[in-house]
Amino acid sequence: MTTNRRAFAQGLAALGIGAAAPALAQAKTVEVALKQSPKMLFVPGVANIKSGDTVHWTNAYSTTHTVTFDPAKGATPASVALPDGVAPFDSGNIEEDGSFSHTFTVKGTYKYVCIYHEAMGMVGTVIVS
Ligand SMILES: [Cu+2]
Repeated sequence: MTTNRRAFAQGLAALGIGAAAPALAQAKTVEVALKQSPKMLFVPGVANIKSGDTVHWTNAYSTTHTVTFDPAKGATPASVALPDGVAPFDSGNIEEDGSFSHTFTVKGTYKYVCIYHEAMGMVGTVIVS
């Protein structure tokens, strides 16, 4: 394997492809849990990601939640925020063992809510840098 790697690296070097390759950012997926105990929460409440990364929300519990990035659906307008030019989006109902993913390609601060539990403090933030 080591020999193959070295040969591969030498091949890349011969093609003029060198140290730049490892610098390419690799998109990743960040997990956020939908919790119902001790209270309704997104955990973590703030997710810091890079442009191109995906956030994956999962609901392991029996309470239905939503992941709503749509100001028109938030009870408090300030609870939902999107960077300029980003269209609103919404998971719809996420039942037990359900999940929702979204890949963020526009930098900025996103604020979202669960429409059922916003008043109980179920609000979250995604910061894309
Ligand atoms: Cu909820």
